[in-house]
Amino acid sequence: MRSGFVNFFGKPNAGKSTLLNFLMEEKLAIVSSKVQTTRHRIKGILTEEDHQIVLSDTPGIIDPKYPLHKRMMEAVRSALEDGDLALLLVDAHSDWSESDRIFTELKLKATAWVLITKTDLVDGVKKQEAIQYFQGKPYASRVLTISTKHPADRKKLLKEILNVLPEGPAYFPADEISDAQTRFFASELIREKIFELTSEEIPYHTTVVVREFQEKTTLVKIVADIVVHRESQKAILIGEKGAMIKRLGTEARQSIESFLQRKVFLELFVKVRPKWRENEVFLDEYGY
Ligand SMILES: Nc1nc2c(ncn2[C@@H]2O[C@H](COP(=O)(O)OP(=O)(O)OP(=O)(O)O)[C@@H](O)[C@H]2O)c(=O)[nH]1
Ligand SMILES: [Mg+2]
Repeated sequence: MRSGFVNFFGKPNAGKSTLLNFLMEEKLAIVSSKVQTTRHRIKGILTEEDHQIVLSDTPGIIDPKYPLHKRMMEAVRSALEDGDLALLLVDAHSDWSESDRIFTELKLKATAWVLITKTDLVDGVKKQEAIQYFQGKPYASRVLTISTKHPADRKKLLKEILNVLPEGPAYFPADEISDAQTRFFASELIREKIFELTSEEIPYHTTVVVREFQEKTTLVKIVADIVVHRESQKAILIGEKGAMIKRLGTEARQSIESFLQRKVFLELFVKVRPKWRENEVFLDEYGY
């Protein structure tokens, strides 16, 4: 069979996580309109009779400003080292030159293609301009385009990928769709809601730690801590008479239920851990 690793790279917001979900036809990675949503390397395993493609979403590439950022860039680095194919994602309606600079500096071992994303947001002229801009760049042998709003683009891209993957045995059992644990996805879905419902620095000062994950006969019980830097952020997350934490809890529970296809009981606590993003011990404890 054909099997191999395909790793995604790009600026924050390039559409990497959306692409993972689109190709997997499953919501594995959280998505938001804000930058720096993804903090881990998230693998999606696509297995068919005659092939297995291991897709890796990675954090958006940035210049690290604090230790959490450094860990995020380590996740990017691990993906730079092991792929059969690298997809370098560029948002069609973004500033291409910054992506160009980032891709030039990547030390890639694998074959790389530029993938122009979100083509539904631009007209044909702009799309052609983007293709021409990246054509012939030393870091990429091809330029492809995709819109996750166009279902037909999925098969097209998968076909192109399969053409270049080597023959070899599967890396993972056929029924595994990711290497991450279910509790990781639960914490991510809670974090996704925080990205959606809060603004300014709050999503960036927040992490979520699942403390309890118990599969009972009728439901799954999940207890999670939302960790923030400051008391003022805790107050915002709890909200007036607990309105925010209630809404967050309800909406996060619904997304976890649709992911697990099971009824969920979700309990959330907000904790203050000053400067956890700068603290290596906390970063270890929180799974970074
Ligand atoms: N219209 C349109 N929007 C898209 C498409 N792909 C992604 N988006 C939107 O672009 C935004 C960013 O998408 P993500 O998938 O979170 O981007 P990312 O590269 O994973 O970002 P980071 O995790 O921050 O590095 C979200 O609002 C998505 O809904 C697309 O094909 N078409
Ligand atoms: Mg992402």
